[in-house]
Amino acid sequence: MEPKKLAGEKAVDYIENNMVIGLGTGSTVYWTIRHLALRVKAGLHIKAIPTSMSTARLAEQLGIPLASFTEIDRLDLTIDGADEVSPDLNLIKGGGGALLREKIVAYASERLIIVADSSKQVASLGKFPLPVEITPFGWENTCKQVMLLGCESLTLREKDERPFVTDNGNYIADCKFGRIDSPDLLEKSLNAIPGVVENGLFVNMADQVIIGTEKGTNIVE
Ligand code: ABF
Repeated sequence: MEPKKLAGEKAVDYIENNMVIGLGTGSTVYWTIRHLALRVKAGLHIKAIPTSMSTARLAEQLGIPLASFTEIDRLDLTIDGADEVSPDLNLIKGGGGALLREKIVAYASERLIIVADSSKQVASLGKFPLPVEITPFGWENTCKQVMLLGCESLTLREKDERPFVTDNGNYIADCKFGRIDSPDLLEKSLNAIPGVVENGLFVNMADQVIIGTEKGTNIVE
């Protein structure tokens, strides 16, 4: 069986009737969304806030009722993917370019469950380049400021030979910091730079990680 599918589907076990659910973005949470849609068809009553336009489209196609922060203050549970998971459950996210909405939704949630395969588990964060969402205005200067924090190299993410633009109209800089020993400090230092909107370090946010394997799933808390 496909480890990502096992992890994604397992997360649906934690969804109860009348919950407000944050739906993440990516190829693992895709399976969560597919499985959740079957439960909704069978009568499960939930509302969902998507973390990207692509997730919104998928959820809508599958008949999952969507909500927004116009009517919702707090969510019961967000289920999302990750690019790296450290032993203390700190994360690097944003490989899919959805980190800002993912962090907003996760921050408004009582619980955050991460679904991943074992390739995402790392001894320490930093092998995966850290995505940083930055405004198009002054992006060149913002990147220089990010480099001063010890970034070894930085790439402005592109799509079809133009800067990749997030759902929020911003750019993404993929930043190689090497091993990140103090993700809490780096997260705060990055967000103190005026042109930085948000970054992909999710520190002390995940409550539980469901790791998919060839044989089943392992829960890390
Ligand atoms: C999303 O899930 C992104 O933050 C992350 O890049 C992506 C990666 O997960 P997957 O391997 O499941 O696509 O939350």
